[in-house]
Amino acid sequence: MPKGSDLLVAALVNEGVERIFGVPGEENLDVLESLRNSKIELVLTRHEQGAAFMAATYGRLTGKPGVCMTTLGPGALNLTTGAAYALLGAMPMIMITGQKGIMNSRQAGFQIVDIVSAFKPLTKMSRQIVSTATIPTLVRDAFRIAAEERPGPVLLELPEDVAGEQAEPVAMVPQHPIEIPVAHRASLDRAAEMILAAKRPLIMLGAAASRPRSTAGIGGFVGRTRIPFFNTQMGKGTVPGGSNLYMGTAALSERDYVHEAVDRADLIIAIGHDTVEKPPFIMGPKGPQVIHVSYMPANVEQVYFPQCEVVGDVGPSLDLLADRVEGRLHNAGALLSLRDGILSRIGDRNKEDRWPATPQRIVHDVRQVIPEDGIIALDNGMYKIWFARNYRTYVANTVLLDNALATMGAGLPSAMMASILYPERRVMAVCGDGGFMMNSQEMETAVRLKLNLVILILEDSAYGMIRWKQAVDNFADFGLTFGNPDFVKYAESYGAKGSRVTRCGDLIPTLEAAFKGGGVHLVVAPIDYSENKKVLVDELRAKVKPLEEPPK
Ligand SMILES: Cc1ncc(C[n+]2csc(CCOP(=O)(O)OP(=O)(O)O)c2C)c(N)n1
Ligand SMILES: [Mg+2]
Repeated sequence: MPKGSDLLVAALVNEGVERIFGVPGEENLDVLESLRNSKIELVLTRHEQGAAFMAATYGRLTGKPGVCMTTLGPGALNLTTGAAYALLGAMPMIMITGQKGIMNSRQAGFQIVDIVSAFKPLTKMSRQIVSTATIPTLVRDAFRIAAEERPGPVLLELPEDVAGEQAEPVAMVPQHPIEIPVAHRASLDRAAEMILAAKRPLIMLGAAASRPRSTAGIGGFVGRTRIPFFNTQMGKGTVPGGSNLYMGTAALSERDYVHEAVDRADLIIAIGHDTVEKPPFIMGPKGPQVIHVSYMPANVEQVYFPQCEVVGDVGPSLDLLADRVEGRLHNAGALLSLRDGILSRIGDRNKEDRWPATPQRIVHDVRQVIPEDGIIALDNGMYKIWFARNYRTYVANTVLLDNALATMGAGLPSAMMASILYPERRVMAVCGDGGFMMNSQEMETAVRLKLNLVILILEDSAYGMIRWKQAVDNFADFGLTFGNPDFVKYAESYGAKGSRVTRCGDLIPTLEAAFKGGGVHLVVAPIDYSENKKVLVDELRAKVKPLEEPPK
């Protein structure tokens, strides 16, 4: 007779689960034993947060829920940041947590936290499994809910007595394909009319444009309409192959060079925009009209209130929209004349030989060693703005960054997940010295899994992004600097390799050698953040003036 844990694992196999990330506790021992007898791989991590970031990134990259597992109380609570990361970032994920037995109470209140309630605001669904008979249906439901639009995390709590209980065999619920409906004809007609009437149209690609299912249709739409596009930070790369219609990435909300085009547009076709992202532009009473094209209706926000919505499966809906306007657009390229000016100023001084290297130079050099399909996974810090703004992309999901929860500590685990999924591609984590240290213990996991991974640490001995904001807001320089371990020795102590860059021209050869050498290789490079205020504040304020009135 199967146990509850056997049914759980059989239900996970039924969902096609290949691995589970986590840190088990004694309440998971039945599940662990059932996993031992299954074909699912257990990937042990050194902190539950690492497990959750990896599982969420699996969901982000495949569209199928990633699975992580922890014990009750303290272990489960360590999943909270990962849950929020998946919830805000719309990444499908299943969290399985243990709990004391519910049929008796031999340990009184020891380690018991109401995890199901604690995770309610952090998940799409949070449920306790109370009987073995319901395991197949609950697991099927959990996977459906996690994966359907808008994707996100689900928590299932399995008490240890339900896990260990002998159960009647229960049939699994088979999966079946489900198609997402295509947008309504009336909304397509309305959107087409607005696009045909526009004098200066612009496309914006947002976070949901990066869903694995989205990108084919997007490339087709951009190619058929020839309307220039920009993207949000999480919408990078969603026009396959890049394009001479790319106008830039909105890493700031206003007054960056790309906003010269945004401010002049009279219509923005926002594809897949999710307002969890820091606003890529600010809508006002006089600004452009906005058509929202996405899987879900728009959230109305102070800064985003589209006048038209095309809601449905993005790729097929865009095909239908392109059918209505293709060959009839006379103003499609109206804003294209701004492109060279925007892109050349963004790339300004990116070959400068200063030491420590400037962010522009670092972004430029990283791009040289990463092939088009190579993946960089960014942690959160000042350099994220520079990478978002300056790093050109040609393939969707080749810049994994979090512009939703924007948590520190996810860079390394998300890079590890990318490296597991795409062993043939170059994968690099880019971290600040602050964010890296928040989950640096996962280097042991990466070494144990024999991953090929380069970790670039940009060292300023500070929480640089906050220090920048402090300076911009005219506060005194206080409370944001720290010391670092010797990162090279630190890497070596994990059995990884380590290198320090000591001259500007050495970054490219050091990274190149790190990739060629294989294994886990940490490269630390000092960064000169004096450019932050100079370029992102002073220069932009002087050079990019918002328009008083939008052009007629
Ligand atoms: C978990 C978490 N804590 C705090 C913050 C706020 N925060 C955002 S960026 C940042 C500094 C990042 O420092 P570092 O990783 O060294 O990158 P740098 O900006 O110095 O390049 C902080 C503290 C955050 N986003 N996430
Ligand atoms: Mg730093």
